[in-house]
Amino acid sequence: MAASDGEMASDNQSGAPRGWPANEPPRSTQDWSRFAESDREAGFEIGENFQRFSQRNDAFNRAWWDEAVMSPLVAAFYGAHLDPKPRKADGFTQWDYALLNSAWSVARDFAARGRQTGRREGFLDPFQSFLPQSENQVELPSIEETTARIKQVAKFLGADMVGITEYDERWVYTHSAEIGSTREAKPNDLDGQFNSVIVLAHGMDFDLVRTYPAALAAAATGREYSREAAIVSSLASFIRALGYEAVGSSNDSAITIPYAIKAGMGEYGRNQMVITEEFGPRVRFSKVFTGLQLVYDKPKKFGVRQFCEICTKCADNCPPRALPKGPPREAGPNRSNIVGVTKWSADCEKCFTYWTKINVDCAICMRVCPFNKDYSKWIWRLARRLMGTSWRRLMLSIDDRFDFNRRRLPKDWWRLTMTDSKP
Ligand code: B12
Ligand code: SF4
Ligand code: SF4
Repeated sequence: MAASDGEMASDNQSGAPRGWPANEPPRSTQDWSRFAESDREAGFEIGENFQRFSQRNDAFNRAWWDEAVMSPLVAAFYGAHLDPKPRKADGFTQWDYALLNSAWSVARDFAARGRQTGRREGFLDPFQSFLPQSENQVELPSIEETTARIKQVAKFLGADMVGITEYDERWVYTHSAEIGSTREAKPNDLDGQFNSVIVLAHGMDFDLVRTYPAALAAAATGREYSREAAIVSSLASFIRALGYEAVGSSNDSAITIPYAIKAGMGEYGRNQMVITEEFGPRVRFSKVFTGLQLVYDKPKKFGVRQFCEICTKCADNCPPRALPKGPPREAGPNRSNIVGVTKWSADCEKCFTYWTKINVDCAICMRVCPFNKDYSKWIWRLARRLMGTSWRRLMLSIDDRFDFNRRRLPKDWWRLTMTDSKP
């Protein structure tokens, strides 16, 4: 075990206040200058003092071992799927929790299947494949055709969007975390000779997201985790059946957002999310690490950065005020932020503590974002275009004036079909 793991453990036992920055040192000393050009294209600002991130320091894991995030409410939050405690409040009834827990059930089954061996697939460890990698490597057509076929298969298996970027070790967690009650650091299980990262996007249900925060709304998140697990494992199995290395991953193994941006999914927003043209921020990502050589996508820009510079809706509407209102900065508020990247960073201690208070996850910052619209409608496609031009201030004031993304009552979601079927 690395010395720094021991340091973290004793830090925990002493109960001493924990400073920032406190990330693990990089495991690899390789030269990252080969990414300079694509970083510039993607708008990444990475300083000399960059350090890779240990997953043990994210707010979910700190809730198990760090008093700054721990509280008696944490156990109730994590146990809510087994003991949901429904109540009369709209959005928190037995119907709502039933939908929430059923939507999460496939992801939870995947996460539970490795428990005996200390693995939590999709969250702390990558997905294991039941299919062996074929010993016969298929003869590949041109790199362009191979890429097109992989994308076609990803869509066939259920991905809403797919993009590809170069494997970049900077975003791979230095360490994962043990399942145990102090979440000790353990070696990251992601192992292989990777060349490419295939990023898959999974659009979230528009009507359900409009009801955030509520147990009902959180079903929109759960459904995508379940879909991610199934789709990404299937795509990894497909590549392995061709005789090439492939590992499916959801929240585990690496920070997803930088890969998604470089894979052309969209732009980074103040609300800490990749904002896509297709779904706005209302989208989740999974990824496959593979040995295949593929054609890489280019980052896509459509004016999100400039819009976020004049908008603070996500920050204004965040109940615990966890989101930044100022310009991007290099230092984040605490040890749950990566060191050495200039960007908008959230105070995730505040965010997660709020979740434990409401006993369910939140995504108000996703719901209220003016980019969160139903782009199957031409009017919103037009609005999105204008938001990327010098009309952005007008578009923001129209959005404010009509409050398009105000919360919908959860009980109205249950009536949607009845309303839709009326003549
Ligand atoms: C842990 C985690 C959280 C935790 C804690 C985060 C933390 N810092 O400790 C909390 C509880 C805050 C959380 C909340 C939410 N999350 Co979250 N989260 C993650 C997770 C699993 C790990 C991210 C991580 O390692 N953060 C630790 C460090 C790196 O944080 P950081 O320095 O502050 O960096 C953040 C961003 O600045 C960005 N980032 C990191 N490095 C770089 C580098 C560059 C160059 C750039 C531009 C950005 C960037 O990614 C980090 C996201 O936390 C990711 C999945 C994954 N593996 O990436 C999902 C993920 C980021 N979450 C997601 C979502 C949607 C949410 C929520 C809306 C909840 C929900 N109901 O869905 C809220 C939004 C809160 C917010 N505004 O930040 C999505 C984002 C999808 C998108 N459209 O971009 C992800 C990718 C999960 C997924 N399966 O799609 N999350
Ligand atoms: S998820 Fe909720 S608490 Fe967290 S940053 Fe977004 S609005 Fe704030
Ligand atoms: S709410 Fe406004 S500031 Fe926040 S991400 Fe959306 S556009 Fe950017």
